[in-house]
Amino acid sequence: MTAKYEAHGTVAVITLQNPPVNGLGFATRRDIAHGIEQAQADPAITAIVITGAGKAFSGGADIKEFGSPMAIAEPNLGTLIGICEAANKPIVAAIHTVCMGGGLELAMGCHYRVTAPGTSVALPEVKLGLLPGAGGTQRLPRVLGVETALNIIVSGDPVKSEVLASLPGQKLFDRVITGDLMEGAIAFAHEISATRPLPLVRNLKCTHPNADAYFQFTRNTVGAMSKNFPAPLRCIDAVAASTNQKIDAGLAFERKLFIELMQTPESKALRHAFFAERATSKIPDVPEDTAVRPVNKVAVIGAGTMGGGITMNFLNAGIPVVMLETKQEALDRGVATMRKNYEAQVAKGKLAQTKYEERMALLSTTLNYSDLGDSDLVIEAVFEELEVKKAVFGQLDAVMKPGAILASNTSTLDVNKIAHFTKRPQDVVGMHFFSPANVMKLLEVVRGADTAKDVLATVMQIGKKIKKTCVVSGVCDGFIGNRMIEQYSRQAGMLLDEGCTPSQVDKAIEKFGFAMGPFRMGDLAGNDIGWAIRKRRAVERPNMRYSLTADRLCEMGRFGQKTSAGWYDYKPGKRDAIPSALVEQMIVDYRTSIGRTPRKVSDEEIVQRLVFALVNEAAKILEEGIASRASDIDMVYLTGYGFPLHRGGPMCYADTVGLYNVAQAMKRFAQNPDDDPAFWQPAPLLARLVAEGKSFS
Ligand code: T1G
Repeated sequence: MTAKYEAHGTVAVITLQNPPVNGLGFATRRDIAHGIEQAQADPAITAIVITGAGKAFSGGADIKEFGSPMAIAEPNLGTLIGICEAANKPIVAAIHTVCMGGGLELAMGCHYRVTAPGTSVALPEVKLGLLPGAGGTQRLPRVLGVETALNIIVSGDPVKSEVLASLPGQKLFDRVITGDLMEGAIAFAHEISATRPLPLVRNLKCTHPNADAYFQFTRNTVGAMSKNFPAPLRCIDAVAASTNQKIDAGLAFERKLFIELMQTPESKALRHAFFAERATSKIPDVPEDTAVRPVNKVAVIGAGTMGGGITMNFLNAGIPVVMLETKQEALDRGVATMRKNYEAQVAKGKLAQTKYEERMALLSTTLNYSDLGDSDLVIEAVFEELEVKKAVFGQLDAVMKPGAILASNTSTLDVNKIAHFTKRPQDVVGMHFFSPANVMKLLEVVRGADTAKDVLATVMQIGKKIKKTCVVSGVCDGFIGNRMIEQYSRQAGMLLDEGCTPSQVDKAIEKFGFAMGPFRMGDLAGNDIGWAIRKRRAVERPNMRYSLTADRLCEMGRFGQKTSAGWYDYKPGKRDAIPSALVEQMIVDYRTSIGRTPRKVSDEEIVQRLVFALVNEAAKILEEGIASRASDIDMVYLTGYGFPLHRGGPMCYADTVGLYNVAQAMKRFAQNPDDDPAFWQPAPLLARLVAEGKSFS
């Protein structure tokens, strides 16, 4: 039973029991309906209370059911709410902890609502590319007023129940129960059991003094902020209907919009991302109840950009950090940079001065490895040279207490080699942060061949604590993200050789939705970083083809914004990318030198070659077991590389396009001698999925 029925004297209590969040799946909806019928049929029962067991009243409709017949199997949520409204005995919703989406809609179908304080109340459907589809856009304005309701629906953000209960004129909550919720709810049910007529939200008036002007204003502001997502504007249309249509017409209109949104690729992408984010924490061969090691103190080696950013993550989470450098001035510089970052947040009102001081009080610095011994986790963020890592890990091995976790922030070096610079390879792991480390959500947790399972479980937990999206990667060159971005960048270079300009490539992929195209990104990150890696690659993989324009650019000293010149020109102190005639001439000269006749390349081909290069390399990464699931690769790109959220990530996008069509495009690219035919052979996994008519998900 996913909804338990119990009679408490003359009050029937129906308790949702569908862990983890009492999702309103078919069985739960059915059992609630049965409970209401049972209470109606029992003459001894004078009132009904509905509540939720565990950590939620209800987290809403069961998103896992979406797309399956169960999602709309009767009684669907609308029908169930209709059963509540038609009941001839009062129904009291007793809500607590979490009351979201369909859960709040169910509560608004009840005659009364009582709440424990601190309950998170939300209609988060918009974050799934939807809108409340069971009356939320018609009932919430009736109990909270149009403007408060619209803010809640368009933002999708939770508001505490006691805040809503304190709004003048609100009719969402009849009582805030500070003591035992069930006792209070049952007492309240007794109080109102004989009150007639039974109050119905649907009968409340819903008006706005300047409806047209108000909705026009909200459409302008919301439209400007939600250009890639249709749902927010539909939310406004639905709420507007609550002010100018009768409730049943409004409900029908809302239902129509909901069903349309459910079919949109944007909603599918957002729902995919919702589950993808939660799936990343599951490591196939590491049980979820694996005991973790305590992490009460962290050491960071290196006070540079990465070391400082990494340190701030832990200070922000209230975890003390000892930061080590080789020279005092490097330490001073690192601490000064952190202070500057915090002070900027304080100046913008994003951080309280007291919080800033609390965080800095958790920081200590040292020049001596002997001061690190009592740290539970040490993260090395020093120069990207294996010899340097060897020296550092040799020292760490000598001073760190047994059981301490030794992590490297390396982005390209072999974590297995690093592990074997110590006598405790089982305690060594990669923690690859993305710059700026205190801002970017992605953390690649690199699992060495010897990394112990509890070390992995510990790092995944501490990563979540510092608010990172942790994705486990196996050991390979570039792990998941950088290994894929290398093919993306290679294609970008070859597109220049074939006739494109940097701004044409950037504009095409930015129109697709990327935050920044490859050339603007190179100028931001520094073109010299890629240059160093290509030099190393040229030794390791001499036969990999790529355009030499990026090397020519670096030979011209054009490293990007930091030199006020890169692929683009920059006015000193400004970040606006200005196309550079000099660079475009360099590209023309380079084409001539390799005997290449430029051709017109369409934006569509640009986008396909960049994105499908990611997909093909990702298929190999999946096949090799470097990533354990396709959705993890999507999370890497959504949280670390500016891949557009409304596309769901490279793998989700490939599924949306259809893997057959992706493979067909690759075949076309393989016929282009100026490209890299060998690279465009579909990865074996991709070819297999295409042959079987399957998708990555
Ligand atoms: N359906 C199914 N599973 C859900 C779920 C839901 N609504 N919400 C959470 N889960 C799963 C989640 O996948 C994870 O599973 C576990 O619960 C814990 O989640 C008609 C149609 C409720 C605030 O959008 O915001 O109602 O990974 O890690 O941090 O208008 O989950 O353990 O297997 O997030 O304590 C609208 C989405 C649905 C709420 C709890 N509701 N959920 O946070 O736990 S659409 C939402 C959340 C709708 C109607 C429409 C949060 C939470 P697993 P968690 P948490």
